[in-house]
Amino acid sequence: MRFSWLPAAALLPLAAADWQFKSRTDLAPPRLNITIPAAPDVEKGYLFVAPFAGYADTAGEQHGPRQAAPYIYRDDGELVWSGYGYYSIWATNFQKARWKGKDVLFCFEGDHNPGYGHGHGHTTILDQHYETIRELRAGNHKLTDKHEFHVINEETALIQVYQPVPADLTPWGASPEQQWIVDAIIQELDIETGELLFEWSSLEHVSPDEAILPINPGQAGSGYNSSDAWDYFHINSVDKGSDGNYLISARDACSVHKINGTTGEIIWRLGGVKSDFELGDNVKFCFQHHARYVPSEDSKEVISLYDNASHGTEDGRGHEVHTHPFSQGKIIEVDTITWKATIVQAFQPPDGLLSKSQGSTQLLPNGNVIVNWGSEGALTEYRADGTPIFHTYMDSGYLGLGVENYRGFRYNWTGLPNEAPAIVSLENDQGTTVYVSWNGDTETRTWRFFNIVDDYGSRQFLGEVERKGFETSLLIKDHGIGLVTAEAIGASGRVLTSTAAVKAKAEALPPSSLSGPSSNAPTYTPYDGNGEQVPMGQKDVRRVVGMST
Ligand SMILES: *[C@@H]1O[C@H](CO)[C@@H](O)[C@H](O)[C@H]1NC(C)=O
Ligand SMILES: *[C@@H]1O[C@H](CO)[C@@H](O)[C@H](O)[C@H]1NC(C)=O
Ligand SMILES: *[C@@H]1O[C@H](CO)[C@@H](O)[C@H](O)[C@H]1NC(C)=O
Ligand SMILES: *[C@@H]1O[C@H](CO)[C@@H](O)[C@H](O)[C@H]1NC(C)=O
Ligand SMILES: CC(=O)N[C@H]1CO[C@H](CO)[C@@H](O)[C@@H]1O
Repeated sequence: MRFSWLPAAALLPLAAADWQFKSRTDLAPPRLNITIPAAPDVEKGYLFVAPFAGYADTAGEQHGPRQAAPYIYRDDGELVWSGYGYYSIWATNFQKARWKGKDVLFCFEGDHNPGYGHGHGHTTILDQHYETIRELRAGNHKLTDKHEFHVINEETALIQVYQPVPADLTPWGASPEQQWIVDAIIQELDIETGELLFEWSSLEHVSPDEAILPINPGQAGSGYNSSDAWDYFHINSVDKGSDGNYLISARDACSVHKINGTTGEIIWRLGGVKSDFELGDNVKFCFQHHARYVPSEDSKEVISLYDNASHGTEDGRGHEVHTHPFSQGKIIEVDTITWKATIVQAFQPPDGLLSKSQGSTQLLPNGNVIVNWGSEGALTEYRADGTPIFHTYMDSGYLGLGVENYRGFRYNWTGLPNEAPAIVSLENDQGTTVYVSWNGDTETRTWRFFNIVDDYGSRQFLGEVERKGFETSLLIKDHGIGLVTAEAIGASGRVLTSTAAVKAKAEALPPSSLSGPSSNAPTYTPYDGNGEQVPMGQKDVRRVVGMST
């Protein structure tokens, strides 16, 4: 009998993140809210995001995502990997990279100060088995900030640091008590050894005259103490060109600076109060993020960036400054002969999104572009001509409110998890359903199910099911089938792993499917990844095998 050991009321309240995976009841990943389903010509690869809550939980109210973490998803919203517990504390800027010829994952882990948009921590690198192979800290006894980690030539990493330092700020309208300013620092590190190869300090090269946000009224810190230092420049991305020079995005100067990689001198400024370029139509940007070189054939330099055109704090305090009605991803060409900057393409948000912080623009190999709308918790893929062909929000229902995602990307990835696959066998009125999943696995094509029939481990084949998503299940129209186990089969027919052997348990159904007084709970049926709600228990049951014992 169901629930004989548990009062039904103990299952309430029902959180919307529940009932996603029978084999992994510990996982409550965000359910992507896909509002433009992927067109056939979206680029190949998976989505890499790390959504987090824009609101703090209170005793009376919980916000989404329930498990803020790095995630890998498919375009149809199916989970590939939950990084919850792999990366801990507060994790952001989750990406794939190549390091010494191998595919790796990296992510910032550390403390997050949403009021100032700063993070303090380190970068953790995982291999294809999701094992930690490196933790990289800033050089020169400094703390890595969350904004940037960019691997160059599979060998070095570009990072940045917000270093509070005392200074006389009275020339910029400060009182004598307002003494603290942020020195925005970039570093290039050898990933293997941690050796500091290059360091550049904004205060040595850029005067606070270039600041867009004044020390008063304090939108970028008002300088009263080291935790409230005036963030006059705020570097949020660093790239390095094939010429050995650096490209930095200084959000609070609304400019992109090119820095001499030998001397640290400023070669040119694009945008801001001292732009060296005449800005063509729609080039003008402000509070931008993620400036990257785009490979270009001719002598002109091409840059992609995310122009959020708005400023506000990540925790929603402080008033916002808007410079444009909506945010845009932009590709800009700069000509150092004519000193003109022209727009190549701008990518405009489907729902008129205006993000007040964060964001990224990724150019994909097939010419498509991914724009991630930062504080608005949304990501769009565009064709090169600017047509949106995929759009998703980072969580659904009430858990989708206020969810943010700093950067978002698409990459190919082969995941070969070291963690064991999960299996559970559940009995209900229909029979016995066996559910399997293997967090992070990208290689399994088919799951093969077996019954252990004697004490020597002899197996009887129960059936096989094509793997369609995170979890795969097989329904057996019978009860009391004893121990079951499953094998993951790869594309070549090779057995990739085997699960443990488990006994069937009585299935606890969602409160909404129960009759009687306990069914007053909000109804919820699982998301099948294609935007349709499917009844519980039918998900991914591809073949039904009858069996008698
Ligand atoms: C730092 O200064 C800010 C702004 O005046 C203030 O709100 C905060 O309490 C101060 N923090 C400390 C640790 O004194
Ligand atoms: C960078 O500085 C070096 C050393 O002074 C100089 O030779 C080089 O031309 C500079 N590069 C640019 C692009 O200005
Ligand atoms: C998905 O997002 C759209 C646009 O914000 C919203 O109208 C809709 O309610 C959301 N759906 C879910 C299931 O959260
Ligand atoms: C993924 O691999 C395919 C096949 O090699 C390639 O066409 C595609 O551009 C790759 N996608 C990304 C995001 O690099
Ligand atoms: C102040 C500033 O740079 N504002 C610009 C923000 O971006 C839009 C276009 O995205 C420009 O038109 C604004 O001038």
